[in-house]
Amino acid sequence: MKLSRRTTVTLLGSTLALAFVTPALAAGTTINVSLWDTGPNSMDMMAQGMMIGMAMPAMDMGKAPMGITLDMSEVPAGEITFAVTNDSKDLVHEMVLAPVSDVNAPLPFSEADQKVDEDAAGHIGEVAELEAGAKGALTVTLEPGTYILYCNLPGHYMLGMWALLTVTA
Ligand SMILES: [Cu+2]
Repeated sequence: MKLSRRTTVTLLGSTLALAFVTPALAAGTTINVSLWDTGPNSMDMMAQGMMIGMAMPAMDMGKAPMGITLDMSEVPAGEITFAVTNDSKDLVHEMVLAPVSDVNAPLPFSEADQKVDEDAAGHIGEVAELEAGAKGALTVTLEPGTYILYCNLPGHYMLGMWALLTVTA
């Protein structure tokens, strides 16, 4: 598993180098994605019932103890690479990509698992379970629309670990 991750990162590096040397052939956009949390106690808010997933009532993202930050929130349609870094010092995180048909509708969520129902939400791809400090990448081709990136480790999504991405025509 570690070997394949390293391979992915190496391939990404090669692609970037090629794009730099021959800009006319450059295709696609790379988004840098940071997975973060506020430290080893960042799960404590779960016991207090924090539920700040997308479109949840009384959503206050300013209080989120963990999250996903993108360096671009709007990109042109086509090939898009998510270069993901788990910036946590303590926790495993991941990035799951799904389409959003309505930003006012909550994602399908299992209270029992404290996880988004990935099949019901529509699963495009993911960078699964990165250890603290680890990196990974996902390259996909996206049509115009709205997408959500979220972490589906138990509890993390409802603690604010999600971000929206707009893909333009
Ligand atoms: Cu997470």
